[in-house]
Amino acid sequence: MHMSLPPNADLPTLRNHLAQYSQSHLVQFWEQLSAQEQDRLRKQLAEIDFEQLAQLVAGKDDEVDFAALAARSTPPPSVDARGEGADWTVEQALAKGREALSQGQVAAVIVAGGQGTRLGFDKPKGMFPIGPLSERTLFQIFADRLLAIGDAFGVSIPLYLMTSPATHDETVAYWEENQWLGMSPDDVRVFCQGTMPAVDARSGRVLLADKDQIALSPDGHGGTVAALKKSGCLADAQRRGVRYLSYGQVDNPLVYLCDPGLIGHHIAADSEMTTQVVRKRYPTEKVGNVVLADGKVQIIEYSDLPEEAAHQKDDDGQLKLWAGSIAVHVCDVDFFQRMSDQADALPFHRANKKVPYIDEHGDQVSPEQPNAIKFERFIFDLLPAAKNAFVVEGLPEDVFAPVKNADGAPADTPELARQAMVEQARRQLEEAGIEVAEGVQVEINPRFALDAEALRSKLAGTKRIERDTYFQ
Ligand code: UD2
Repeated sequence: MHMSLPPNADLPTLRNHLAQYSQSHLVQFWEQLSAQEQDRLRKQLAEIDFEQLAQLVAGKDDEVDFAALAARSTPPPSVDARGEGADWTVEQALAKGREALSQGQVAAVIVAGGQGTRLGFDKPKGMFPIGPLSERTLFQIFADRLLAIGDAFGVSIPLYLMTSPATHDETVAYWEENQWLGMSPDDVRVFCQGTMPAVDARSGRVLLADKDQIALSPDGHGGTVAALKKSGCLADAQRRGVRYLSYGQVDNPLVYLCDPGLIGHHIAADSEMTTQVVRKRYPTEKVGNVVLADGKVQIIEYSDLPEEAAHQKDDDGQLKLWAGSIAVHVCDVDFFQRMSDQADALPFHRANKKVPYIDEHGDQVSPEQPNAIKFERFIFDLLPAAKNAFVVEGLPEDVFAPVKNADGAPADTPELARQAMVEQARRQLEEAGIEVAEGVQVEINPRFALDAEALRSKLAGTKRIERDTYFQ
């Protein structure tokens, strides 16, 4: 059982508690701290479940044999990009999705707690300007989409936006300073995820970032479930009559948040959690592998999938583990509620990372090699617990252009994401019967037109676009 420290514990109580877990060094500098600093450290200590941490360090959670799991995996129940594989048609799914939207049963969740280190951008990633012509930020792109969908269905769509301690204040300030990006402040709730301490990889001792500061990092996007509950967002969704949460990562401007098709498949499948995938372009692509194993839909993360298993082929010579997770899900609010009541619903994954710390002399150390273990929960680990978990294939050019790496890297860069946005806009215009001259850049704000049909009526009379144009 979790014996936590009281938030106002005195030094003997702290010492006593920490000694039980061989973590006494955490109060080693106590006498050198001001009352305010002591208070900060005390609060951080009270948040840590040292019993759970001791078990994680001992590796008791970590018993999955991924090679064996991959060997007994088969493709998951799914509907493919042509609409095949389900007992219902795409039109039937769309009708269900549209009905749910027009009844105000859908809200959006965006996770934006990551620190974006690979991108080399020192603000929250959602503030990254990605619009190819408009330079709209990722946050603005999502706000525009939600406003457009809300308008189309005559409702306002609530947004639950998850941050972490590293991104929270700047994110809130950005939304406030920019008038909530056109959304109603009542419809945007920014909530902060929890943290986990980093431990020294050899000794299992919790690292100090400073004399009054534990080395804490976000608890993974699996922390969404607990944080939605703790922040009151789940209750807010229930109060509003929301039944389905459309979930996406802030780093992918092509996420079709609140996609009626995806929501409709989710409802038609009577699923508690539905996940969108793309057909992997190559066996070791850095996306989670969605599989069916032991009667359950689950995801084997790319970093856990043994190389040999990644290359397995089916009888037609196609990749057996074809379904790559792009981290776009639809989840029932009731399912999140149920899972949030189970403290251990999600396992922890461990990652070896470089974490700066202070040593026993109080000196700062910036390690050159991974020195620490971080613990994270992944939201997709909810899939095995979901009733009728289901998979929907999307085409990568329509749904997946993540912004992970700085320009110049071979994949997942801002430049490639902008290109994908322009190409998607071009396809939409062409579908609406409008030609776009070679080499011309186009960008469409969904508030201008949500789909080809709306484009056709908005741009009636336009046959050809000759110069770079942002339709806003
Ligand atoms: C993630 C998925 C991978 C694939 C890929 C698609 C995991 C573990 N893997 O890989 O399977 O779907 O995305 O792009 O998710 N975040 C938080 N809080 C956290 C950690 C992450 O909000 O504590 C957010 C972060 O802001 C970002 C997203 O989650 O929007 C993904 O995080 P990542 O970049 O660490 O995941 P990645 O690219 O390794």
